[in-house]
Amino acid sequence: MRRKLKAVPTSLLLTGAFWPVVATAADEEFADLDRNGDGFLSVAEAGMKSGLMERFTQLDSDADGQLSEEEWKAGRASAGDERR
Ligand SMILES: [Ca+2]
Repeated sequence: MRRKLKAVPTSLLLTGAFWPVVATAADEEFADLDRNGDGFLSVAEAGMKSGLMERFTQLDSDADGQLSEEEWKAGRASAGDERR
């Protein structure tokens, strides 16, 4: 018996329509950047994402030298770089 592994069109994969967890992409990216898992992005951690360092002090609204997940998400929303 043969399985139909090609049931998902490539076009769906490319547009992201296939992935059911698109809404949590921001959370996953934050977790990926937060290498030591302390729930905050340090300057070093932020430096791993291009464009983030330039806005670091702007996003760090409480000026504690690190980005909380809330600050990170607020920055993403204001930058309008949510992929749709
Ligand atoms: Ca961290």
